Amino acid sequence: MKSDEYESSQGNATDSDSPSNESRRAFFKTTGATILAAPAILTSRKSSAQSIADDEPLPPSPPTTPWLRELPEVIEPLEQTDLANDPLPPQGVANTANGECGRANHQRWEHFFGDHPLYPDQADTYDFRVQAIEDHEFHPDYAKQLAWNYVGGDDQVNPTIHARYGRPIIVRLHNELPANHSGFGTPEISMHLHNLHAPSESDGFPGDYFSATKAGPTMGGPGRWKDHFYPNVYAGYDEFPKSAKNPVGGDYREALGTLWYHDHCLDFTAANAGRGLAGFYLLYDELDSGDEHDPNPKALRLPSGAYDYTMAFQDKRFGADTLQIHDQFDPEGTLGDKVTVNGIIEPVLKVARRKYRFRFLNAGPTRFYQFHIVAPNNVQQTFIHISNDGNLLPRSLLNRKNVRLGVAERADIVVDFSAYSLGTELYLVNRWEQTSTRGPKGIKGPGMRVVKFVVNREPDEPDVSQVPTKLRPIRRPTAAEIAAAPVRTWRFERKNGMWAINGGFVNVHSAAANMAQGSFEIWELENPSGGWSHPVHIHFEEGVILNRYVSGIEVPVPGYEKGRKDVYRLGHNEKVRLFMRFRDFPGKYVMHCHNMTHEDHAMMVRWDILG
Ligand SMILES: [Cu+2]
Repeated sequence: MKSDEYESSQGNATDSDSPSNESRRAFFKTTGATILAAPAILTSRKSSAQSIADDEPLPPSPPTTPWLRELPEVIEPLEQTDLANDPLPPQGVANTANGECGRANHQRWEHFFGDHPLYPDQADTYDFRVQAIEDHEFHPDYAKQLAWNYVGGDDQVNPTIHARYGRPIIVRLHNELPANHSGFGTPEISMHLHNLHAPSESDGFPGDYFSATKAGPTMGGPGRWKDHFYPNVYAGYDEFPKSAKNPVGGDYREALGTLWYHDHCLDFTAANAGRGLAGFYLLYDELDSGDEHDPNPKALRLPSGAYDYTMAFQDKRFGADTLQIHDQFDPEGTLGDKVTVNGIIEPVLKVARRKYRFRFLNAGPTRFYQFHIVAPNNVQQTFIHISNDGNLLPRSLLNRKNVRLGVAERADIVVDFSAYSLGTELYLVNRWEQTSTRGPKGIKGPGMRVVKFVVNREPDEPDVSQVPTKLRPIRRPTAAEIAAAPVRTWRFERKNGMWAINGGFVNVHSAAANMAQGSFEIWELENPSGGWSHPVHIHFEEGVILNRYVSGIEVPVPGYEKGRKDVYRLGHNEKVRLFMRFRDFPGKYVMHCHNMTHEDHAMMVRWDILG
């Protein structure tokens, strides 16, 4: 970043330098990197001391002493807040008279709840305050610093929500970020619950951001808060209606398990999620019941409770002053060289001698991971891979030695620590080498150690959990459906220094594709470049991968991609062909690269389901 650019851009800094200024956004999208590069330093109060030429690599983050902090042994789910008895109970129509932003009406409100505001016991209800916290400690060697968090219940930070199929949830989101915020990030928010089969108005559409004074271009008006309605029904709700035999409604083969919520504000997802706005939402049902003691013969009885453990990985960069830096205006962004695990660099997790289910999430913004579990001498250990993108695979994958995660991908694995003696130390390492935000390079050992496990105790009670070979059946499209499906191609490529899909930049006002409700299509996602990788995310509906190609030659679909997916990794010159159904809730949705830097620099399309 050149200081003269910084100086010259300062004169343009006004209130209009905010997401609500559409003309600035249009300008931002159509101009090149040289102009875009300037305001990052302008708006980044923490990194303003740094002046770095564009062609110079960032210096590495300051060193840290590893393994100083412990992760909690148990991650407690968020306690409910009783919203039905609140003076402002949730209702189908936005309560704009009392400060709710101008969201669209909740779809099917009357169907689920009746023609009235929510009654007690009709849904689980949670209250989130989105707040700036000034004393977050990423690492004891670093200064305490600003982070943004979802705060719920009894001051739980980025809490984990436990949800159950057949039980709707309302999450009320209060935007309490400072309107006068400076530095990277923007205090307008839109909360996306990644992969929930949730209606458009609760999906966290990027143009639906809000604060008390500003509203996104697709949001009806500003507000202090917003209710999100999560029906927690299986996809296929219209095709497989609710009945005595199907009490949840929808297709149980479509169950989702490991989901996450994060900020999705248009143009500022990398910055806002990078400030810390991300957390888990775990969805259980009769099979994956979250109870290893479950007497129901259908229950899988996977490790549960304290042994069902979430880990969110984020790549972050820190300046010489140990404060987090992020360049939100550079289309190549800022690659993190420190990996936080649930907000902490190089934490220790003390584990009991028994099976654990780990739910790994690549929470971005940019880095790809290939995780291995190794002994201190770097010998690889084995584990069972049970779930990809939060969905239980048709069959357990045994004796695995690594899992790969593009941004937003999830992997659930089961590690059996009973194979180790007390005092054993193991490490989670990332061996996927990456030196820029463009994508990963080769696999290189020994890799970076990101978590230390210490087997420090016997379990309180015998481990009765299981890992069945057969997990959840999958509905694959029939040959007739594949033959009948229209084919739509989406090309992900670089254009004018920005990132484009089919040659276009994000436009939240108009849909690039319109799907009839209940229809299905084959989508082909192509990355014709040899220089970049794109983890592509499609909102709302999952796909089944039919074929994979590298440089036009078909390659096998790996076993871990044979379930349902919502993120599709496109390496160099790769193409993925997938089968998509468009069901249940009409409205506006998006597809985008989930490298949040690419996403924020226009690699996104809106697509709609027409009701
Ligand atoms: Cu990308």
